Amino acid sequence: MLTCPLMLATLTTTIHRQSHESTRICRMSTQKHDELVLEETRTHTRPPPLYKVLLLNDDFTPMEFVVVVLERYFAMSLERAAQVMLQVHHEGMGVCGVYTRDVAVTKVTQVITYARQHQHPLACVMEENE
Ligand code: TYC
Repeated sequence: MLTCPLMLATLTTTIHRQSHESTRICRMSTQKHDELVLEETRTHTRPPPLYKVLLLNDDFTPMEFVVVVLERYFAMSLERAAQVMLQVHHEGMGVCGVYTRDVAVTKVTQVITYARQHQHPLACVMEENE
């Protein structure tokens, strides 16, 4: 017996349900006949690590400039940007967003480049989101 539509249907369903689990078709021989069975296997995949992008407070960067940074690079509304800026101002740091590694690196680079172009010492860093 080489084909089994029912088993193939089960295989398809399982693969769509959980991407970190998979099924493998195996041929089992018994004395009387060959048959196909589905054997569950686990591939140990992990979701990619995520990184927080943080702004750090300083005494020189104007509040208005920080608000523009949050609107421009973190897609925040004026109200949300003002809220986050004040949190950084009062508490020393604040989270701008959580991203995959490449996106976080890009945001940090963009913010620092923009700040230096305007001669502001604004610091922006990333750290793994535990
Ligand atoms: N502390 C700055 C000031 O009083 C404002 C500021 C806010 C600077 C947030 C940096 O990430 C920052 N002008």
